[in-house]
Amino acid sequence: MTTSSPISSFKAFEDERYDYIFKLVVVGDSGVGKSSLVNQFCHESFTFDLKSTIGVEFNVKTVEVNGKIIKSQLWDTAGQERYRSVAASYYRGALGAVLVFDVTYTKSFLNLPFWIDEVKRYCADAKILLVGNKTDLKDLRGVTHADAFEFAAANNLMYVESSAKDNGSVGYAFKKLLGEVQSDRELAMKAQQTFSNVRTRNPEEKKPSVGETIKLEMKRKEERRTLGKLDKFGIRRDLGKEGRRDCC
Ligand SMILES: Nc1nc2c(ncn2[C@@H]2O[C@H](COP(=O)(O)OP(=O)(O)O)[C@@H](O)[C@H]2O)c(=O)[nH]1
Ligand SMILES: [Mg+2]
Repeated sequence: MTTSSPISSFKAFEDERYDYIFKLVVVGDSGVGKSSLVNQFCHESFTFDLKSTIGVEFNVKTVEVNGKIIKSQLWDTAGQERYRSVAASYYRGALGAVLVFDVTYTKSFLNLPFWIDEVKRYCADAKILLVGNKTDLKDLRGVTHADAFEFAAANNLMYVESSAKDNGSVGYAFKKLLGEVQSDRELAMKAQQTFSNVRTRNPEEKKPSVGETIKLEMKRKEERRTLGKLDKFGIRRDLGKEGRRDCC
């Protein structure tokens, strides 16, 4: 029987192949099930006796999303949420946030605006997935699906309900967020590429932020969609001369 030494397991970790590595933070009031969700996603287990840890818990899970291997680093606050605010360093570099509330505990739902502000303040470009947890406790439910869904839509958040206990939709929730982060990244990389091509013509121009590049790429996509293809004279092929573009 062979036992793996710490060095060989470190090597195995190093050898792991992945297309992307994304940092996600898990936020929300204390007791809503953040650690339980992370535990279910990463280790497929659940216990009512999960120890509340001190500091920050750091978990890694590699999954396949849209044909790409994504390694996710999950940062789980441990105990600090009692003080409502989590250190800025916790959010640094996060591309996505899993914002959890407990469907049986209305206060954790009412506190969501605080957490949204916090995520937006420290990682403005992060995608946010709202998770209503503990759906197994049907009779104790205090927040309806309709109310949570409406809140999510009003705040431009994705919404998923889950049960860390029954493993209901846990993998789906994390993969949904990772998929959104991935398409954002791919859009941003494409836009950065377009920008650097343009920049060779105008080297003075300031490099845009990731958020700006995403917006730019989305605007270009929309323009391409509405304008259709222009020929070399700036005329839409499907409109003939009517489609001539006002150009310099
Ligand atoms: N019934 C039920 N209990 C849950 C669920 N998720 C977490 N819990 C329990 O809720 C308590 C708080 O969970 P924990 O993960 O420590 O919450 P955290 O403080 O947000 O990290 C623990 O007793 C968990 O066992 C769930 O989906 N269903
Ligand atoms: Mg916890």
